[in-house]
Amino acid sequence: MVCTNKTVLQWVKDMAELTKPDQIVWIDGSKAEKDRLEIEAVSSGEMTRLDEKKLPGCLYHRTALNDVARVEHRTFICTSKKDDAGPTNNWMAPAEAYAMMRGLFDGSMKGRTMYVIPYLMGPAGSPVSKVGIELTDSIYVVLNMRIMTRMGDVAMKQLGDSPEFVRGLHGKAQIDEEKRYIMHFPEDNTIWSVNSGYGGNVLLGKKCFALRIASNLAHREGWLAEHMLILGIESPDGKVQYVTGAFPSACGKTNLAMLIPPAYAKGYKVFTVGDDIAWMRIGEDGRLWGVNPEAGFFGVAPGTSMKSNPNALLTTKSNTIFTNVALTSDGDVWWEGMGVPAPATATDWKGNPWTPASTEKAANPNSRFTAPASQCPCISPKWEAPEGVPISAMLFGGRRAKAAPLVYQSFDWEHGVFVGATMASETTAAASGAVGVVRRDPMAMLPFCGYNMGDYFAHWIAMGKKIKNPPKIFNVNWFRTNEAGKFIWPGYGENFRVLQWVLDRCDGKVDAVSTPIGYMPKAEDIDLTGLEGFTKEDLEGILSIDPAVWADEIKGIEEHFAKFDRLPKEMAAQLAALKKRFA
Ligand code: O2Y
Ligand code: MN
Repeated sequence: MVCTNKTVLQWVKDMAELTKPDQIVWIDGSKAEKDRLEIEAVSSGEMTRLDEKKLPGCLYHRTALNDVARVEHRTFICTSKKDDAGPTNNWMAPAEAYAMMRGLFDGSMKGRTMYVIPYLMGPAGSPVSKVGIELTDSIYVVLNMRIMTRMGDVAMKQLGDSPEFVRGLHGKAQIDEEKRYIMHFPEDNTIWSVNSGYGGNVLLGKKCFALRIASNLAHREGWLAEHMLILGIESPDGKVQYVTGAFPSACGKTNLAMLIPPAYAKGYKVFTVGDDIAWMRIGEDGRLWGVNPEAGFFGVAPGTSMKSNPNALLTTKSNTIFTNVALTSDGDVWWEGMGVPAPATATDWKGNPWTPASTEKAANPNSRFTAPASQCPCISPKWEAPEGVPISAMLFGGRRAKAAPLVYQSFDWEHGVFVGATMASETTAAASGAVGVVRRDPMAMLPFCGYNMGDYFAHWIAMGKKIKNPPKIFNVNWFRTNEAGKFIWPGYGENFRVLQWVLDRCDGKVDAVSTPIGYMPKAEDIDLTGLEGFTKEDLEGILSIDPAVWADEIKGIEEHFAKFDRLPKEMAAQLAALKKRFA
């Protein structure tokens, strides 16, 4: 398709004048184009083709050693007023940021190709979908965006002559970590990212657009852009209900999105709509309807096995890009926690020879697979429905050794916003040196909210007033530990038992105990059928709340709230009410 959109043509011309590529290639999203790009990426050594029998259509890529994760300390929200970015975001004035970035981009694509990637966030033809265009000098980005978004002519067609698209500029430059910046300009719907070639820093449709820019759009336009999975649960009578979940990283979000119900739950099925991001609007029926704006999964490889998440592993068996995992001599991939024996020899994520005796990890702990959602064995038949799916319940959660019980329900929407605004997770050994440090991450959006978080809480409260039939809000915690520090709840597929209680609450089928923190299940209302080695007493233990622990929790929430400059009065009132209930 030849681009006739004057705004797009002018902007591409301006960006090319700045970055000075040798050539410009317009991406159409066709199979022939994919084949061409793959041949080019393989012949330049940027990517490696994996064994066609074992992993048909799959490619392998290693990033620079200094470029293996998102860089929050180099991610900025550039608004005219600093307060609009808020105290939890890095801020730079737009004029200063553009000037600095122009300096870094100037001539950075000399000798390289600029690819123009039109893409859609959201299902094709959906009124809630939005168009972005990413300009990049990385074939790896093009091939990843092809999986993660609906890319090419489909997006240009939806854009038509409109000037309304999110303008993304990405350049690898020198992959210099001292000059790496991920800049968001919400007032211009613009994202500029430089000096990285990795994941969330460069696949601009994902965190940059679908969360940071989209959260601004959602605030202005009256909807919600959230860091949430969406799953559907079909009961034996064929009724399907949808649940979202927001969890900080390392809490098993992708695993929950692809959960397999335990054997006792005959006739139940769980479907994945999305594993990371949900865009939600109020439907004509007064309910909240959600779509997954993405088309693929950018999942963490280590720990993904046929035991922990068979659906994720099966999704990656073809047409997948593997980044920073280990490569075997026969063109296969391997990572720690894959559940199969380590290869006798391999090449590690740094490109060095590796054997099981090596002291270094074979795969980077943040190594990834980029896999098409359509290949997921449990993908929901509704995952591309233009209107989305109606949401019955929302889960918030984190890793809490002692504080949070297995599950509780908020008293109402506003209390649910408080539960989300105060959610926390304790650090694990894998995440940092310090174990058990409580990190508060409101709605798992701290790194992804593109505006002042106090205004974000106020937006949630305002949305609650507009939704006639709002989803019920719950907090879950799969990670309570015993005296020996061992997890008590078995987790994984067994979490279905909690989801069943959640849906029973939504359907008014089961009553609950009112406690100072919310409504909690009676132990007999969580089905333990077939759960070997886990007793009703164990369940009662993880459904208990300790007032001494909650006294500390309240102090923690006070400190947390003190960090916000625009905390809505409703949140302070919720905290006061919590204290009173404990008193
Ligand atoms: O490290 C990165 O660039 C990826 S981070 C990521 C990827 C997929 C889904 N969620 C996340 C996240 O950090 O929340
Ligand atoms: Mn995420």
